[in-house]
Amino acid sequence: MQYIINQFQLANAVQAPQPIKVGFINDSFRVMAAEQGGKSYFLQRINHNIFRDVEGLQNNIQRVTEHIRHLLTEAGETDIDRKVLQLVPTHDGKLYYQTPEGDYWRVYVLIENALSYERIDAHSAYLAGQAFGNFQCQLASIDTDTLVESIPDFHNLAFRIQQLHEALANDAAGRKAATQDIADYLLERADAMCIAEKLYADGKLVKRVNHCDTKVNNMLFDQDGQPMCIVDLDTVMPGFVLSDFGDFIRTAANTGAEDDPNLENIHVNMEIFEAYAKGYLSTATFLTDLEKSLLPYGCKRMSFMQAVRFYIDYLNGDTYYQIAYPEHNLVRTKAQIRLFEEQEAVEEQMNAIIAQAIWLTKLVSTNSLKASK
Ligand code: GN1
Ligand code: MG
Repeated sequence: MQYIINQFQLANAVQAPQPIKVGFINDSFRVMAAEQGGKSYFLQRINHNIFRDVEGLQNNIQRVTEHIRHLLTEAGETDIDRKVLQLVPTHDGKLYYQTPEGDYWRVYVLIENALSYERIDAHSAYLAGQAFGNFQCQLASIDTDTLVESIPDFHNLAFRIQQLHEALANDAAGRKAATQDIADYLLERADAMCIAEKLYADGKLVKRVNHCDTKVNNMLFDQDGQPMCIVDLDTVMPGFVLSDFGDFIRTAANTGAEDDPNLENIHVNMEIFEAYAKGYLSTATFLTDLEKSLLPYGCKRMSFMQAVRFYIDYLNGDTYYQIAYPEHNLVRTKAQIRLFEEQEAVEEQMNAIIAQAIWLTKLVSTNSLKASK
């Protein structure tokens, strides 16, 4: 392990890498400075069965982080190293190191004294909404053609449905028969849930550069509770902004856990939804009226897509997501379906909150226009 970290241009001596649990895809390690005051690092083995184009993936991250760094510098921000991730190159200037065995590794500078949460309160949700809105504004000035899809068709629901059909046909783990009710449930709703894909095909909905994994725990907060940095940039690529909005709500406004075995725990926390929506709409100034009106659908879409993805992995015999116990992907599927149902039940309320938030944003911008005259 020491031999791997030594391939990178580190500023100082470091201690042995310590494994930490971050996400379900890559393997992560914290690498602390050998002496106080030195730089510490975040080392990851990239799951290249999932990210097949590691070069493209790393170039995306470099492109996005450099762009944000530039915007922050222009805006006169301070403490920029804590506000945007920084990749560390290898001694020969590459953004990753490939071992002779074919594993891919990368290193970021570790952002210290940062906090991430599985749950947040309404006040932090408002701030997080503003921060994600700002993040998308920053990404808006990146030409979509300069980024690759680090996982092709990643948030394409029509493609995920096709994968579901394939997984059912193959029934690789022999789990189909016992879960036929889940397959039926998802397939019955599949067409109606592909609204975004249809609107895109009709030229009505655009794709923008998105994060594509806006789980609540992918935002770092500072010690004073202010959002500081958005992390996990593996999936930054062109997509529908509704997905980014929806994924935050899927994770932050669920009163239960993503894999809650007790479905009774799962409800939509409307206070969090409202706070996040208001924060987000106050900064995501580029949204079209269509995009705004589709935000509640974006929430349902992400819970539904996540249910489909977990169920596919269950059918395939758990080849994609890391699991903690044999039926984990089935438990996750059921929990996401319940969340989807809970979101359907409050859809009208979500629509009303979005309409009110839009009205508020307009009021604030009219008032500030008057004040500046
Ligand atoms: C995966 O590994 P992590 O937690 O960053 C997945 C997301 C899912 C999420 C479900 C590349 O993200 O798409 O929403 O699990 N990432 C990839 O919690 O598939
Ligand atoms: Mg991720």
